[in-house]
Amino acid sequence: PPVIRREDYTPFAWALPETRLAFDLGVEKTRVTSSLSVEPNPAAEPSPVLRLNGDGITAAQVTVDGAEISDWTMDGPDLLVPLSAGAHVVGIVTEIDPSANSQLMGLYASGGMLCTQCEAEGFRRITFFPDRPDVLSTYTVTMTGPKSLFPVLLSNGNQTGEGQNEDGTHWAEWHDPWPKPSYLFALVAGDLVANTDSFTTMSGREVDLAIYVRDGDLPRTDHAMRSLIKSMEWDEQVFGREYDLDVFNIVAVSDFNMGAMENKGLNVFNTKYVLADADTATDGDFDGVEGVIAHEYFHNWSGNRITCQDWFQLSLKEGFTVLRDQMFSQDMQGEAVKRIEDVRILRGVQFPEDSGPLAHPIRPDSFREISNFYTATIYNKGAEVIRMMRTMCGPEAFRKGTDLYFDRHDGEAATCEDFITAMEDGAGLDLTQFRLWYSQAGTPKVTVTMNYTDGEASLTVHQSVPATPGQAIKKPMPIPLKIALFDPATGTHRGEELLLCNQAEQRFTFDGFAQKPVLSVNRGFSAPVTIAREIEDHELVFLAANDDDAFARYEAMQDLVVRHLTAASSGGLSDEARDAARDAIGTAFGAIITDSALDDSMRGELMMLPSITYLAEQQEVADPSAIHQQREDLKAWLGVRFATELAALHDRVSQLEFSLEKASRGARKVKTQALVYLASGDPESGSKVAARQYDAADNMTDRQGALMVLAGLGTAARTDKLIDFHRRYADNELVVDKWFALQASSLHPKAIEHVKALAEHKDFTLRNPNRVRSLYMAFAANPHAFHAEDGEGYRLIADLIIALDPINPQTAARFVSPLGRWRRIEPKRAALMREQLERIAAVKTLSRDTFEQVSRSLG
Ligand code: HT7
Ligand code: ZN
Repeated sequence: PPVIRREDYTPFAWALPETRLAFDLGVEKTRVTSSLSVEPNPAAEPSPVLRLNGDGITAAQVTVDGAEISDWTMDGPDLLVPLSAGAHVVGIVTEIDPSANSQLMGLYASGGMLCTQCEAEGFRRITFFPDRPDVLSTYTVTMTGPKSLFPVLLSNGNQTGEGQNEDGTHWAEWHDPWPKPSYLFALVAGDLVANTDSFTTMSGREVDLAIYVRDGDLPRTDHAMRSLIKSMEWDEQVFGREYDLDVFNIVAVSDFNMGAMENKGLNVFNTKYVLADADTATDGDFDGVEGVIAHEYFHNWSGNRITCQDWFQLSLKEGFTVLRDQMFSQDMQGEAVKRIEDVRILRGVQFPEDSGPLAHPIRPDSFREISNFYTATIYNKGAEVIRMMRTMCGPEAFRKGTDLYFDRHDGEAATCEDFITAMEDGAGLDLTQFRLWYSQAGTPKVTVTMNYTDGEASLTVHQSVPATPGQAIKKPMPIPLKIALFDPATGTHRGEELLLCNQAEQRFTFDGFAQKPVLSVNRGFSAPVTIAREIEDHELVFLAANDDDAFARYEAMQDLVVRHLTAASSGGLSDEARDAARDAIGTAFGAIITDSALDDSMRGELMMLPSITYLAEQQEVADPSAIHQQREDLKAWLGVRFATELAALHDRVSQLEFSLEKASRGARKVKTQALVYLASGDPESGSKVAARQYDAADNMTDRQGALMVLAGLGTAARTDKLIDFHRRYADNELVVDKWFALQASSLHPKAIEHVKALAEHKDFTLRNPNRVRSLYMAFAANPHAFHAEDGEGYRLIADLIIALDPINPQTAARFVSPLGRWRRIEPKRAALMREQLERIAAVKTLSRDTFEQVSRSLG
């Protein structure tokens, strides 16, 4: 497959002011008739040929200005129509089979309904079209189909007509007045019911809101509707953005490759991010729904009104929209805890990406398959980069910058450079050097050392950006570091400072300290970097108890544990050193679980040990089983040492009534955290507490938390409760997904055997991405099972990739990255991982998606 390069961008030769589409709908056969108004694009080189992209489709008929032509040709999958200069109307007929579309790109069938997914290049699987984001057109769509099968017919924009035919079919016409690229096109036809509401925008326009689901799912849509309304209000208040159509529709589908899709006026969602009630969804699921509803809604401006010139600019819409949804969720749920959660995701997923074979800048320079670039780097690091701009200029100036960006580029297909320039002009920032964040991959390493003499503390900050594939040498980047210097005697500091570190090495001095201050650094995670600081354990214990920045407090606790587990798992830790480290961790942990001033939500964060992935990331070459063992040992030690306090904590939080309020949610988080340690310290009695928590649960958070702990144990309660859970929720596919995931991610020594058995379970299918992820992604993210010494975990994932690739290449390709980490794993396992990558590479018929990921991983 060819490499596509950012530098090769040229505008399309033709403009398409208007697109008309007529769909004659059937699950097995859908006939698509398009009518494209085309005219030469004055901003491009003229061309005598109109190149229309296709993928797996053939043209049944091609017309130009109403007359059928026969001199059209094919160039690979693309259709070439010869055209004289001037305006024309090109008509094309295609026929497609949605029921055969297992890739879930283009028009496909899901549970009897028809729906579309066009981003990034799915529209070309429906009809021939310039399927690129810089070709904007207004769409008028007519759908005709049997009313019995498809009583609901939806497309983008506003409905402009409907009617019945005598043969039992009916039709609907939708018109979207906003010019859009083809990736934002959507169509849904099915037997659906709607939760409806309305929203009055800030200029007084009434918008009809509807969330369409299958009949039985309606009672689980209220949270999604509340989230939508809150998102609409928030975007007006915080970014001044108003909705711009008469209707906003959301449709939930069970078979979906990603979380959701922001099609103009008709968002299509994975059911996972729409359906939630206390019995079937955890607090985390509720937050997921709120966050994804917000994300897709915010795309209406950051993505739809202003779209991307080409797919290399993907972070322009995704990074900015993630930042917007993170800010929204921080406002809804509480700033501190949400920030910690977001950093955990970044460090757990994006940092490993940035240090592995798939590393790429937030604005990549080349790709073979764009679907492979919907990554944590584009999304989450992209958000962090824009967040740094906000940190550097402050919220008011940032808003001026975004206002200018929205005004200046409304209706355009823009670039990251356009965004940066608007920020410079609107927010008054000089981003000359900062642009390196868009072009350099890799997570910067920052080392901070403190020298204290005669009342003066001097900080030396050193930065380096590691080499990544294709980028051996890097330049220093501007890194905004928030710091505070604490007086250990008073437990206070004299104000936060923002240091802008933009050279390989810099010194910053502060005077007037009676004794050596304690450094709190990268407060609020002001920059997406790794920090190495010279600091004593007792100073980290101090910060874990006293830092007034919630993230820095969390970080102190994490650092304390990371240091110890890194040393312990690399071998050679003396008994004394281990006892001293555990003592320090115990002191900090004890203070956290008993601090009555802490809210439980934050307590739950502070109690969490760093993940194995994060711990492995701290070492050049890691031994996952040694890390796992040391981490389990520490958990058990804490469980024994604090058995009384943890039991008391579990009792206290178990008294609280269920609600979605913060205190009740915090209590649930702490409840399962306490249970985790209790069960580690004493599996027998922990199992009993877990079984009681399971039985007493009146909500999914408590029930799933208890079952998660039980799934890792070898007690009889494990089997009982797993059977009970499946029986209770057999009809709810999202909860059955949880049942698969709980077992695949368990600490049970036989997790790998369980996964193999579950793959044969009657409820398992490779055709549903949620189900595949629930079993295999959970397994690949379970280091002790995935990294089994004999390589069985690697074989299992390779088998999956080979079996799934012909069915759903996009989803299959996502499983390559766990194997691609081989360079960072100890040599014996590394060889086994490589062997499996080579086995996949040897498959002759590999998709473009999987081929690209495997070859990058081996390269
Ligand atoms: N913009 C959406 C991306 C998306 C997608 C990409 C490739 C294949 C399937 C997909 N479904 C959705 C999602 C978002 O970021 O909002
Ligand atoms: Zn998005």
